Amino acid sequence: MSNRRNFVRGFFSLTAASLGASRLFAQQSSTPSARGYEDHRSGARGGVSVPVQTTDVPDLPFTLDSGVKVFHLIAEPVKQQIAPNKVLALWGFNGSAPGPTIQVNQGDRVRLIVDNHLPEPTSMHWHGFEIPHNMDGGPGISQQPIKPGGRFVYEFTLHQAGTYFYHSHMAMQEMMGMLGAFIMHAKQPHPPAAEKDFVVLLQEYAVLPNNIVPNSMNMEFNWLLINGKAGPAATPLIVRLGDRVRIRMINLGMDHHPIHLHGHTFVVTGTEGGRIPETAWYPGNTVLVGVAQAREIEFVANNPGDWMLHCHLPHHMMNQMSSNIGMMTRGGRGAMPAGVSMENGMGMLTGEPGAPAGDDYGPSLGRGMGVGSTNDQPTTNGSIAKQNAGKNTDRQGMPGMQMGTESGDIAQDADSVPGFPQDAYMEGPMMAVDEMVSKPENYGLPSGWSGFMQGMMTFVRVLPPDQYDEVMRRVHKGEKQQMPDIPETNMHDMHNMNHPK
Ligand SMILES: [Cu+2]
Repeated sequence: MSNRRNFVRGFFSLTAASLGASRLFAQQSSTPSARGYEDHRSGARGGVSVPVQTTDVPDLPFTLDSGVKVFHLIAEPVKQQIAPNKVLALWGFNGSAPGPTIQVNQGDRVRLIVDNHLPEPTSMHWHGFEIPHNMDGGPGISQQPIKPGGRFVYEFTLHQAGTYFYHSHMAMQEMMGMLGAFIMHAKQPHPPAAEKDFVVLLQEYAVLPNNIVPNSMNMEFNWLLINGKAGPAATPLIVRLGDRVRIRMINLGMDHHPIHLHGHTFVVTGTEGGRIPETAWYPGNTVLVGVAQAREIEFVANNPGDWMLHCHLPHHMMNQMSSNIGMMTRGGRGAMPAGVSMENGMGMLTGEPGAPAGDDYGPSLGRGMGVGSTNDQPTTNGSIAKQNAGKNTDRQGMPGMQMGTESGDIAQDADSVPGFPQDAYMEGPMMAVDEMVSKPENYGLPSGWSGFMQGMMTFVRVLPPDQYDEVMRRVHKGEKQQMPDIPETNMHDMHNMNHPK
């Protein structure tokens, strides 16, 4: 506290915290914790930390045992619906990948019972926690891995505050979804108080077309997720005009993600190591969230609108971006192969007949989408483009898409322009699925919005009071999203996976 203003603010929040902080989470002990959007405005005004909201991910409830908060995590295969008609077979915790969010107060003593319902050993790491070595979860180092059907009980006292997370410390299991947020609320809430506090978990998967199990060896990611959902299925962050907003972003995967917010300038106020002193905050509208890092940003939502929040890597703003979408080349014959096999394409195994980058293969799109795959059939966007160029092609979209390309979308001479097509068949009205992802938090968005919100994308919706109240009314009414489910054949596979004979 370097000046009087901060001193006074700190004094009041300290007083309020001592009165209110224990109350905050005591309420959550017996019921499933607060989900969805609660209005914690009054709490924030009182100087107490508001609980974080992890859109699309539940909170983990706890019980109290002589003052120890007891959490129960089950590592298990899960079915995670990431988009309409797309359910992945992932590994996560308590039925969700990412796993449920844990919220505690600084100074709490916690007991974390971890059961392993996976078919192989696992170990739970508490990322960044300053705890005794034998609680660290380093498999084979600080403990023996937890065998299938086994249990390990972790217990420690938390003196830190900030955005932390838990994850399996088995590397390939991390790539199957085994991550969860672990938020330690500061004893003395950080001034200025935030009215909204969100957790955004960043993950990516490489999934073959018509497959449901990620290929954790593959590095061509085609599903980019925010809190376990791909845009447009990710639920927007709803804030009231004028709110101070904190967003805690956590990345555990294979790629870094430069997360960009439209319409606002934020300050970076925290990392995976906790709060940054105010003197070292720095402004931005894009923050790189590297692998195994967390970044906290804060801003005053003073600019009304539906503002995109997204990873700015272009390939991370797409869904299912792989060979089934087609090559960015023209002409059916001699088109680029869609990626060669894992053995050849990635060069991790024996290359036959030659080196993966050698002349034998020539250019290909990516590094193969699966072990044992042969070259996908060359296909092209060019022929589609030729069909459609200059025509009135209303309603020629794929089944389930709400619209086709609109007349006038494609220029008469499109097919003669080198580089065409780029986005013409990858985003836009023909990709819109507004109805399929309808939910209260999306109320009032412009028709066709969902065609442009793909991959690691969602909104921060900065709503004037009347619109905010209307969205909240719908949220509280319990209007639920009904995303179309997956075909029975896939369900059958997943059932067998979860119920081995
Ligand atoms: Cu990214």
